[in-house]
Amino acid sequence: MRYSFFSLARNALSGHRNWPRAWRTTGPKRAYDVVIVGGGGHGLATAYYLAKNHGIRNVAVLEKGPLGLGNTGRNTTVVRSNYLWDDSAHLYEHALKLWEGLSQELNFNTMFSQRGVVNIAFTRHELNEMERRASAMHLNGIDCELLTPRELQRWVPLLRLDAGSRYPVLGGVVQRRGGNAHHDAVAWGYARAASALGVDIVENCAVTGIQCERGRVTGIETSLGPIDAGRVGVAAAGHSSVVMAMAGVKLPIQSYPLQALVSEPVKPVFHTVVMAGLVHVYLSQSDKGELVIGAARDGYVSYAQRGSFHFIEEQLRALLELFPVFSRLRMMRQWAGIVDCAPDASPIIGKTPVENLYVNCGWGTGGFKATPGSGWVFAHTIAHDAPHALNRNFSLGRFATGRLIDEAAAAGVAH
Ligand code: FAD
Ligand code: PYC
Repeated sequence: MRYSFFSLARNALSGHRNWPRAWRTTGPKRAYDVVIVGGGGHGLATAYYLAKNHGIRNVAVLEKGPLGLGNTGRNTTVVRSNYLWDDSAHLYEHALKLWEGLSQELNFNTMFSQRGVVNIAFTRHELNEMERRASAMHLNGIDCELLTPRELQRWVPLLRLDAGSRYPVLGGVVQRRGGNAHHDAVAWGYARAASALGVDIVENCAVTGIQCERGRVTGIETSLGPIDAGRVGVAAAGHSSVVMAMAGVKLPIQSYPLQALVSEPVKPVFHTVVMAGLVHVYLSQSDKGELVIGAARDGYVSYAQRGSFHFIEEQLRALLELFPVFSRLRMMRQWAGIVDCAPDASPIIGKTPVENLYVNCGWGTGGFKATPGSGWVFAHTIAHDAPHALNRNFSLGRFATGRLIDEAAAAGVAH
């Protein structure tokens, strides 16, 4: 849907009373070819690409609350493709390329800003790991530059590099094409585009059961009644294990709270994304002016969407160690989301032991950046009942064969 200048002016003058809804709100029909469980970015992107790339439009996305208020609306919006192993590099780079054209694709401003993602090394070990990963990225044709402390200082002028800091800054690495996007816009953009292609988006509809007959999914039970489904794709992030258990499928997933906080808004002072794994803090500045700050996931499994207090203290201590200039800044809000962590810190995208039931989970602390790519390959997997080349090795079966894809060092926050 495109808006002309006159339509914008008319709506502004009428107090937006006739502003069209971005997506159709609807109750569920009795049956669908495909039902997607979870109305976060991944579920919505999957529905969009099912309709757009595969012509499958009799699709419903079922969301237990309002759209996009799970991890999609709670994350700190870092987008990058700086992963070590070929499988991950190809998958995340595919997603990054889609990000680069996403606002045009959806005709919705996702506010994707390629302001660079910088990682800082404080130990020789970290530097070795960064050098190894940078070489692997270059072999995969992905942009990445190693930085000396002096170059780091030019990228991040507010960074404290003097001898008074707890650890010496030895260097770093930057992926210039990385950056941030607006999390809500991604959910809304995919929802609007999927809805325009005929997908039903059903909010406030909790999936409570998955019906199977002779090893094959036949439908689901929901808080709004039963629905027959030819195929079911689950993209429920922190609740993936809970939903998959409804079909008797046990996942190698643990769910943890991951928290973040924002400061009061200030003028633009911080023009990139910085991640400091050892002292443990990462930050960027939102377009509203707030510093967006986070650290490691909490140390216990839980479904409570709040984090422990000591994480707030520790990440702010680390922040001030690196950026003493922020010592007078007030913190405004803190929250958490529940992240679904796989043992190798890589996602699980593929078929399951139940026929026509597919799962997309295990993105843990780092799935926002993958949203377009994840939806792309999950839609392919559901449409063809077979994985796309990009997600073939991200199967559930890897935990039986042992062919793990260990990306713990490339995860943005500690695992
Ligand atoms: P969600 O948006 O959580 O969607 C899943 C949906 O499923 C939810 O809306 C939920 O309500 C719904 N659901 C669950 N159970 C049911 C049910 N029974 N019936 C119906 N619906 C159900 N990643 C990055 O790449 N970069 C970052 O900077 C980053 N920062 C993060 C910071 C924080 C604080 C957190 C919590 C996460 C962060 N992540 C980051 C991770 C990222 O947010 C997630 O990996 C990603 O958003 C997962 O997307 P999703 O669409 O699968 O999940
Ligand atoms: O995966 O880049 C990431 C990330 C940053 C903050 C949380 N996750």
